[in-house]
Amino acid sequence: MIPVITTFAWVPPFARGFVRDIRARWACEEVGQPYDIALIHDAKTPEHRCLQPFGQVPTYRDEEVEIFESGAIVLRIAERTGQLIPADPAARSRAIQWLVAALNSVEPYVMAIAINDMFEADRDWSKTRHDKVVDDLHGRLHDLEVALGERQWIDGDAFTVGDLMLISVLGGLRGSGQLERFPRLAAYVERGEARPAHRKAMADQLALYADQS
Ligand SMILES: N[C@@H](CCC(=O)N[C@@H](CS)C(=O)NCC(=O)O)C(=O)O
Repeated sequence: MIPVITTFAWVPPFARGFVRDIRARWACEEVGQPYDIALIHDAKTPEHRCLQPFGQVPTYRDEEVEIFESGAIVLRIAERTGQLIPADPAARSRAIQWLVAALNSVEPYVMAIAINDMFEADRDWSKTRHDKVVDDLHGRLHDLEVALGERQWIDGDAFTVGDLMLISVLGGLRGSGQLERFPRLAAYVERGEARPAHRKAMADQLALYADQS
């Protein structure tokens, strides 16, 4: 069957291009896997919570599995097709390690600045907390930039699920001005987002919301 990815039927303008179904779309485009999109109007319904207990998107279904969490979904797409994930066991583990690091060791810092400066900007602690949140983010980005070194992709010459997830997470800083301080990381994100599969996935997500206010 053609896999089905769920995403929101509508999101506010600031969220367009950032909804995490982009990760599943991008992985599908990379491996040449056609997919369908199922639109969710309300993710907090009991029906949707059966698929995603936290009432979020994306979810993913194919002939064998029905799962949530963008990391698990990208991994499933890679493993189902044998692409984006090396066959060599050690390289495979390293690719998974970077996918998990993106979600567990980098994304919290990216989200912290979005929460502080955008979602919770009207709280009285937001302004005083800003510098600390930015310092923490910079520390993490510095370490990641050192780990990337001069390599094209995070583990060498092959683009893997680890790169897809790191670049997608770092893409969350788009428009914040934070990534520009880390030129090798910024170039890494630019390289990843220039891939035809990413361009297609992003264009398709943006097209979904193009006619909406
Ligand atoms: N860890 C989850 C996070 C999913 C997530 O935060 N989804 C957002 C859209 S990008 C969402 O559904 N937000 C609505 C909400 O949390 O109520 C994943 O990576 O799939």
